[in-house]
Amino acid sequence: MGDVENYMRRAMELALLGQGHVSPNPMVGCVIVKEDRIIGEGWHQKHGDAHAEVNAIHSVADKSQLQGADLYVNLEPCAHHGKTPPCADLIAQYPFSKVYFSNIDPNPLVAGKGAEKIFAAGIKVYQGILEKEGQKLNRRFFSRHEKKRPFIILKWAETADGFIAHSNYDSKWISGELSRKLVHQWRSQEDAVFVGTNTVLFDNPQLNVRDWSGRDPIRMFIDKQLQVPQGAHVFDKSQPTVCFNFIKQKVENQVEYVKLDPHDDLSEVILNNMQERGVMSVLVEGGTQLIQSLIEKGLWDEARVFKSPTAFGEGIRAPQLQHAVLQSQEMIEQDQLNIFTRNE
Ligand code: AOF
Ligand code: ZN
Repeated sequence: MGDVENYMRRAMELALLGQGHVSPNPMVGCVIVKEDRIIGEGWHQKHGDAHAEVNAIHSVADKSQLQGADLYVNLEPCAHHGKTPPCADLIAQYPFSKVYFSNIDPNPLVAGKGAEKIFAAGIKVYQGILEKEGQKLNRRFFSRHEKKRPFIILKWAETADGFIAHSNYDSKWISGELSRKLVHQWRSQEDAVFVGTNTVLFDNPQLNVRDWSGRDPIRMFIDKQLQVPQGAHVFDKSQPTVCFNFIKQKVENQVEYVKLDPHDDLSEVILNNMQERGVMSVLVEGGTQLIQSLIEKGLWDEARVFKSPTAFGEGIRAPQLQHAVLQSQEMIEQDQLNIFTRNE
């Protein structure tokens, strides 16, 4: 079993190379093994492009090598015609001996049908290899299909004494330089960043990827009464921007204004809006009010909290997590990074 897991681990490593480029598709990697040697590899590189299995099969120049080979892929091969033809049909055309996969594809067009097609072609199929790791890898994709909402990551930096900002909302320089770089890397990995009104008003954030290389996320913010001045960074037209408000519904100066009804459950409507536009994950960067209201509703999946060595003595209290399970703790220079998940 050790080898099977190692090959699956390699498939997942390849899958991760697609991070930031494949949403709303899952990250998928594939390895082809013959006589205990990897003879082909591939991954899903970009939304709309070839799937992992296709790239792996095409990486084997001499197709006669596929006779009796085994294929490892972290997601059940697809059975449907989407932007690309079904991977299960392609696999079934070749004389593979076994196919190992990690997770059933929750996409109703696939779920179980891919495995069936391959089995019907006389290839042995094993599922559930490193299932938990596969679920974690594609937690954003599984949230979209199972919870029907984006995967929600809360992020904030708090002082040693539990404050997120001074009383005048000044929150500059709580975490160190490397922590801020890391946040830019995170932005490049998620589809959207989302903040509340006060954060835009007081921090004037750019919400882009400057200190890392990668693509900018969609930036989204709430500004019920349209108080944010036009000179704010969020209006600089440098990246897709959505403003949730109570006043207007239109696209103006490259900002999409989405009008909400004050009687609606705002978080529900906003998350639905994200789901509809294919936003599979969102990094919520503040402030306390927005983050706390999501916590109260159980609308979060992961929280990344920096604890800096500085103390403010007084100020605006950091959010308080509920039902949180600490997953990891590491030092980023002077800051302690704690990652929590929500215990459902
Ligand atoms: C696979 N291998 O590498 C990926 C799969 O529009 P399409 O054709 O790209 O299909 C997208 C769906 O295919 C996606 O929702 C998911 O169910 C599956 N993704 N399947 O066999 C892959 N990326
Ligand atoms: Zn496919």
